[in-house]
Amino acid sequence: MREKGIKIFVTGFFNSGKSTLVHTLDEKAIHVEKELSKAYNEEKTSTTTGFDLGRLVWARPNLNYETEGVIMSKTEYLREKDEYSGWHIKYIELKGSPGQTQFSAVRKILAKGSDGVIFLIDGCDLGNIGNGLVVLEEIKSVLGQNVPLRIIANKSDRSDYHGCEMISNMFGEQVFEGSGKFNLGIKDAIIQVLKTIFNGAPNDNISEKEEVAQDA
Ligand SMILES: Nc1nc2c(ncn2[C@@H]2O[C@H](COP(=O)(O)OP(=O)(O)OP(=O)(O)O)[C@@H](O)[C@H]2O)c(=O)[nH]1
Ligand SMILES: [Mg+2]
Repeated sequence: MREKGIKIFVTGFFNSGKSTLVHTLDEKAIHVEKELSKAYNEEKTSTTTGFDLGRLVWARPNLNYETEGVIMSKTEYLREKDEYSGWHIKYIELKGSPGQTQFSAVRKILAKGSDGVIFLIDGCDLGNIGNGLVVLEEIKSVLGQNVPLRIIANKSDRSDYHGCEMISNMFGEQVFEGSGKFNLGIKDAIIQVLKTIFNGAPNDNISEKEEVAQDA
């Protein structure tokens, strides 16, 4: 049986950390990528040519708007399902896009049908802010200006990180701090997007995508 789920799209320009983030949240994520002939910044050895695909679960003890709940990989949830008996469960498909300009058409196709977006900027690379803005407009042209969205200035763990205030000013949108590699600020960003999705559409069929975990 096909599982209904919420679709979160992870996008941003080249090297912003999309694949790393998806892999951090779901170590069993699928990645369609190719090896770079020469490492970029002496560190990055591959680039996404297709997509990243991770599967998560949002588990909440109740449906109060303030309740944050827990985000975990689907694998982890299935392993520890008994602990969440009676909780409200939402399945999440986390889909990462390619970042290079040449994959614009692929990004647009992958974006279609997404319920919300996590948008990454490399917080250590101000030179690519403009390229990030182009990708953001591209995605909004597919999903609408008001798509539930959280923008993360990524790589906050690095000493050359520029900080959210400067990046928010340059980007012209509110940007939040995070590190996909070290799982800082990421689950919170996803929860905020999920809350916007559900708060914005309390009566539509998204609520059908919810299920209550049964006792094992
Ligand atoms: N320090 C640090 N490095 C990161 C973080 N996220 C990603 N990186 C590094 O940044 C580089 C790019 O990461 P990727 O996950 O490949 O970036 P991407 O956005 O998927 O790149 P494309 O698919 O080529 O567009 C890699 O060398 C990662 O190890 C982070 O949060 N902190
Ligand atoms: Mg990638």
